[in-house]
Amino acid sequence: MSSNQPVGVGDFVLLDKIDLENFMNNLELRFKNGKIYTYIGEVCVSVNPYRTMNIYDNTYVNQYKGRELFENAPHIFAIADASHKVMKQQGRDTCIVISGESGSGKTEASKIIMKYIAAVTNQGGQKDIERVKNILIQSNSILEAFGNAKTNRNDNSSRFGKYMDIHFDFKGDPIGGHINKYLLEKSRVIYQQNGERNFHCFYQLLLGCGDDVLKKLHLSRTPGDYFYVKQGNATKVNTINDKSDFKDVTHSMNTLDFNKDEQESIWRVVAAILHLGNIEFANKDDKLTVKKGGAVDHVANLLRVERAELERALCERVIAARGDIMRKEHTESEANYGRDALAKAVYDRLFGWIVDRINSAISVDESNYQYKYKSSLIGVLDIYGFEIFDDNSFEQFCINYCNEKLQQLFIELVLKQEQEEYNKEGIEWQNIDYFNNQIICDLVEAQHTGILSIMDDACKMTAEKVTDELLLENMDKKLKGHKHYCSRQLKPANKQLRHKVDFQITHYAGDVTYCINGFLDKNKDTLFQDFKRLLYSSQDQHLKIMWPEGSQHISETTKRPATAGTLFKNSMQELVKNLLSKEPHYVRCIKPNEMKSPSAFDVERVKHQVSYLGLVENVRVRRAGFAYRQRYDRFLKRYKMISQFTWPNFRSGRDQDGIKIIMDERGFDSDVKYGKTKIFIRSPRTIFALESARNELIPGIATLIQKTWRGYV
Ligand code: AOV
Ligand code: MG
Repeated sequence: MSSNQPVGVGDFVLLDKIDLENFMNNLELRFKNGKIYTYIGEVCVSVNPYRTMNIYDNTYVNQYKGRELFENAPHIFAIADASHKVMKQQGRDTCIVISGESGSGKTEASKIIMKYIAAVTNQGGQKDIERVKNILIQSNSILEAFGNAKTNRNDNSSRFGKYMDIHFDFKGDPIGGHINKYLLEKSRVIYQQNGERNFHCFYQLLLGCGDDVLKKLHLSRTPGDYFYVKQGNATKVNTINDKSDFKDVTHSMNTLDFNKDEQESIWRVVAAILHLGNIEFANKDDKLTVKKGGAVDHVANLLRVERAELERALCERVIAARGDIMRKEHTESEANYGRDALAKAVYDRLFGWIVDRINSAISVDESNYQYKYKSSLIGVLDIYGFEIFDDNSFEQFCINYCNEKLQQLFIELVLKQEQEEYNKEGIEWQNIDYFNNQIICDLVEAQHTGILSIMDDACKMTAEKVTDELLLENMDKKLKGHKHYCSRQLKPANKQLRHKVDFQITHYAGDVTYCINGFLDKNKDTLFQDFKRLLYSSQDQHLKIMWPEGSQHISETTKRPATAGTLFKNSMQELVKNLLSKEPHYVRCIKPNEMKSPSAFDVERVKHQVSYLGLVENVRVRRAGFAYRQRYDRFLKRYKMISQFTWPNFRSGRDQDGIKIIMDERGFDSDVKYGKTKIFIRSPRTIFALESARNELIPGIATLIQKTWRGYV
């Protein structure tokens, strides 16, 4: 089928009857005909095509540039353009919120949006703006190398949340940006489930760097030689070329002016983590030592720290008790725990440092005269999608909570905005039922009674007393009877709760069983002080500045730092506040099947997503009886030729009066409501009838009109 022919309806509000079945039929019909985008009003629903689509080149860019949503077939470009237009014309900050479950296409969508913005800006070809555009785009490959990994849901799964502001000058050209990152899933550094990988960068380094570099880093080409990257038994991924990705990352680092020294530091730290994972401990004559082998030498050498100091920090810790400073030897399991905590922390700081480094490369140059007249910004949010694995831990708990927050935002804003529009226009409005997930957000984040709070209370207890099991008991006590929470203790008959350490949350997007083991440690997120001091002592200046707290003396009492859960909760609340302050645009991504197939449309899986995303309710709310709305001036301009009273110009009253004449004449009056500035039309048929009346009158340009309106039918 030609790409210009209408398939199904391009906007779900134009469906004759709005229910799940019709929604699904339309979505499937469009997907099967290569139409991956469909609107719900101004929301763009996107189905992952799992194949390269030829719909993003310059021809398409030009087709969408500066146009209104309804003028073209649905496309994510139109959303990017709308966001840019509002920002530029009205000087308002806008944001594009991309949501959907893992593998539904959020990260790809965010990249397409950035490329579109880059393509439609800087018509003057200014060098510094070109540089900013380049950095915005190239930063992706660096962030993905260090922040993405193969999971069982997605070969290139984002393991951190990303919110990127792009700042524009008064002409609408990008002059800089800023990236906020949210909780990196650092547990992946030390452990991967079967079928999964560590972060891409580890494999890129092993397979992509030159022989000389490999030798300097004391590495082999075989990922299977390193415990930290081989546990998932999936070091090779068909869809990924680590070798060429390494080249791309290096190229991007060069574009962002990461100097040679910085790049060397980054890869040395990555290599050190690989070696760290191979360190083992032995108990000899009742003394814990590092087992023989080169790993510890390599780690010390690569991190530029004293070998003896490293070994000591791995095997014992210094403790300050009532003014006395003592050394305490680790047990073997403490030593293993310490080593892994070190690997995770070093990687996490490295990632943070890389993000900071990118931010400094794209920060707005305030000293530049013309930037003083900077206009507004567009924020693009691309987070980790809702996910369920065989084993779900603290990280999934945080990721899924993040998705709950975004769903909540969507519900609030989409409903609120619609309601506001009807109120503002003086149109009667009928409430639509939908599931409000606030109850699940509360279950996680409520003060005193939420899971995060219960967890923090447990973390405050003395270490010896508290265990994950005890935490679960406390949760059971406080959450008993909650509709969205259960545990094996509370519901022994629930087959999904296989172990006594399992609990389940009924999320907006489905039931997820979490295993409580490790929650306390991950929430406390402590790293022995000794490691911090060790890293601060590094001769590598980049590594050193990642560990400022290492300068503290052991006797200095440190305040208990905020827990990982609380920090995450605060960052989510900040994020929501930030998004609320901007005009939102939405892309709702859908995963068509579990096999990454470009043709399969798994009706049940898609139906589930459509349901939990609340898309049918979204259509209902959007329509609330009105399929179409338009400003009076625009509407009259379009249809004035179909009545002799308004053609060629209506001069005897307000635009609204002219429109009333047209609608009465055609017998559509009962289908229409007149708001303060807009006309609201109930049935799509009225629009079709108006369109064909228009077409009949101007046969010469009928084809042109059809073309213009093809997005609408
Ligand atoms: P996600 O960001 O939503 O998952 P991605 O954007 O990484 O999902 O998409 C997963 C894969 O689907 C990509 O690697 C592509 O192969 C394919 N894909 C997605 N969108 C498109 C598109 N528009 N055109 C072609 N292929 C596409 V996650 O980060 O796991 O929640 O955390
Ligand atoms: Mg992603």
